[in-house]
Amino acid sequence: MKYILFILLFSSSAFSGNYNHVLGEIQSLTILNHFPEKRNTDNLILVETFENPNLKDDPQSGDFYLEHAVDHSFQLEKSIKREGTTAGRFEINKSDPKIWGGHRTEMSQAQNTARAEGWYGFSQYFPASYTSGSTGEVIGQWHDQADKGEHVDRSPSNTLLTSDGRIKWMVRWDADKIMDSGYSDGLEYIDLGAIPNNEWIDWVVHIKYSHTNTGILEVWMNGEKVIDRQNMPNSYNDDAYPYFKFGIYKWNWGSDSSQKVIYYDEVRIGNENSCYDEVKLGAY
Ligand SMILES: [Ca+2]
Ligand SMILES: [Ca+2]
Ligand SMILES: [Ca+2]
Repeated sequence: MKYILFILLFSSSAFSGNYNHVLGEIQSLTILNHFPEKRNTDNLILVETFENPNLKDDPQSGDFYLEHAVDHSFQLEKSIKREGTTAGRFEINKSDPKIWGGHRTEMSQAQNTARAEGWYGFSQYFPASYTSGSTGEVIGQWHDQADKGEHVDRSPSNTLLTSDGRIKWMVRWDADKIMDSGYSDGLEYIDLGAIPNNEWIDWVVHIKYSHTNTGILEVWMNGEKVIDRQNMPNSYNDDAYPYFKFGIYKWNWGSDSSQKVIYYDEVRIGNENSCYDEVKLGAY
């Protein structure tokens, strides 16, 4: 219940106020960095560049809502960043208290800002200490919003995960309006290569959600298109659309390292009118 209240409390006020603050920062950064032209940002819904120092003491002061157990779960990082002066450092330990059945430190899009189609840009960095064994971790998810009377513990329809030293995309879909179990009609894993330690990955994701053959899923990794699923189902049959979460979530620990740290920077969400250039890193 505390969690639900929390979302309600922050869903209206934090969103609009802080976005203006971020925009103000961005405008001054633009002048400082002498970008040749100001790019269009009209279709961006949420932005987190981790340049706001208030995030240090109040991780809820940005455009996203942090779900974390302890203070070390989220920190501002100066030495490892993609753009500007700081990035977000996300940490979970096997000994941390659990949240909602697992270890997590994740920033979440407000559920009421989820749209039928979206563009998502974010940069992600795995330090040398990051290893992944057979149990795996969720490092990005497009979390579904179940209909009334439906299982709420379904796996996300689109998930970015690490396991066995690899990065993988998992897409699930189902045609039933009310799914009678957590199992989906379809499931596809797409291997995206070995986890690259000590370097940034710049992601751009475009999803037009559909449980029928009208779905679009496009994913670019460092500018290279690695997933192109056109006119295929890619989500569940729900009234509300999925919302994006980034960070790290681990539901079970194996014998690999007892601590996981990931850094994020340059996070942007655009609406259905947005595009690659609007959400990619350094887009100001
Ligand atoms: Ca930054
Ligand atoms: Ca089904
Ligand atoms: Ca449903």
